[in-house]
Amino acid sequence: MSAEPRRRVLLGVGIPLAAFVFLAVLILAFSRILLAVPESLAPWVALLFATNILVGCALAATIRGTRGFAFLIVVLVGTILGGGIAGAVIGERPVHSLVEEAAGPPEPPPAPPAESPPPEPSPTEEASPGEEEPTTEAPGGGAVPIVAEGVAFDVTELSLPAEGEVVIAFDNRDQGIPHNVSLYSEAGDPAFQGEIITGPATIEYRFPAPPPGPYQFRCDVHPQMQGTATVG
Ligand SMILES: [Cu+2]
Repeated sequence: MSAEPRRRVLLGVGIPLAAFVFLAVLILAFSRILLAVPESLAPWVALLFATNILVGCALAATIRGTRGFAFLIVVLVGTILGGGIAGAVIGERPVHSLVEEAAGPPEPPPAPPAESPPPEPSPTEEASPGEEEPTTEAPGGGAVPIVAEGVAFDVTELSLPAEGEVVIAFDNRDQGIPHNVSLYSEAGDPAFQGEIITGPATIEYRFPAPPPGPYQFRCDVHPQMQGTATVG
């Protein structure tokens, strides 16, 4: 007679354990349903299921035999489990926490910076052959300005005085790049070679006016930076 005590032990442990798991699954499933439905609807869904359980249990108590009871349990449990799985698939609606609500509405996004970004400098138009080239002329015998920026001179033509002293105000705006301004005759002989300066830097070149005529000016570091200079 060892089978009977073992059966009693199994039932004594098994029934509460099964009931616990069963209820845990039902509660979990039901919580999925309540979290999936809209917030305003959740209390009504809960009330509906509570009524279901009450009516189901009342019917189970009145129906004779275990078949009706089993049927009701299957329908009830099936509904909750099915709804729970569906709710888990749909996912939770956003849940507002009481802490957030107590803290008040979220802060407005930071105002855009008062300073508007500086307007982009208009791209320097590339001088194409045939077009009129800008000419820099010494204003009233003063310094002739020339700027190097983006490994290019701002002018392609220079007009230099034929008498006295030539003054070229050179502005190298290229950060870390060395440039200079030199003057060559048509034969390629140097009439003047300016000191090479690394930008950003400025220098004033002063030299006696060379004989009148056409010259070429260029940067000795970057021979492609060149143009024509007219003395006279
Ligand atoms: Cu250069």
